[in-house]
Amino acid sequence: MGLHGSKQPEAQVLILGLDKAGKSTLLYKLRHDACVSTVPTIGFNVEMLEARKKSVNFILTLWDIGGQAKMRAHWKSFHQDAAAVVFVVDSSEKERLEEARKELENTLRSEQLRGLPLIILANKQDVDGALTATEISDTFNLKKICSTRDWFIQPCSAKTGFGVQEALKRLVQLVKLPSDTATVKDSIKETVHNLAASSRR
Ligand SMILES: Nc1nc2c(ncn2[C@@H]2O[C@H](COP(=O)(O)OP(=O)(O)O)[C@@H](O)[C@H]2O)c(=O)[nH]1
Ligand SMILES: [Mg+2]
Repeated sequence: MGLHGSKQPEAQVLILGLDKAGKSTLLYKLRHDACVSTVPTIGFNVEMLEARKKSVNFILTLWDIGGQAKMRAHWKSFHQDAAAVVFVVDSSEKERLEEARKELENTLRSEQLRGLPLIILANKQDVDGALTATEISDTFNLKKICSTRDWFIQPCSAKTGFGVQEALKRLVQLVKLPSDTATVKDSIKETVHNLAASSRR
């Protein structure tokens, strides 16, 4: 179901990260820039944005399910329908970088998130001395731990809005729509058909 009861395809996106990384601020920022509907819910925030990819309009539903330790146990139940993951990192808090790295590794181990695209947000770039996206990428060893999925690391500030629209653009590029899967299946079918045809020649 899409917005206004329409049948637009919908892609569910999980916004994950430690508490205070900036997840809610990011959602708030997106709402003021482009949001068309808000569903405030206890325990988590949801934003629905209208997006467009390969001339298909779809609804991007962003779930901020809370990073507090007590909410982390619930992350799993949100994983099932996810089409992409956004992992927000506080680039200014070096003391918690290792904790964030472990959390990301844990998240990526989830069977339900296997192969899903990942956008890492190197948030709080407006803070003096914040680690750069490259530094975070190296510390997290992203090239290695994301070798089986599409990923992108975006420097941003949910507070000032710097990099937020770019992050959204990357997300739309990488997110898997239900129709994408169909297209892949169709193109496999077509390849098989062509191979079969050429082998008969
Ligand atoms: N300087 C700065 N502060 C931020 C930024 N994003 C979030 N914050 C602040 O960090 C704190 C935690 O943000 P919040 O969105 O509640 O984090 P959450 O727990 O991940 O949802 C709040 O005080 C925000 O104002 C940012 O990009 N820059
Ligand atoms: Mg929050």
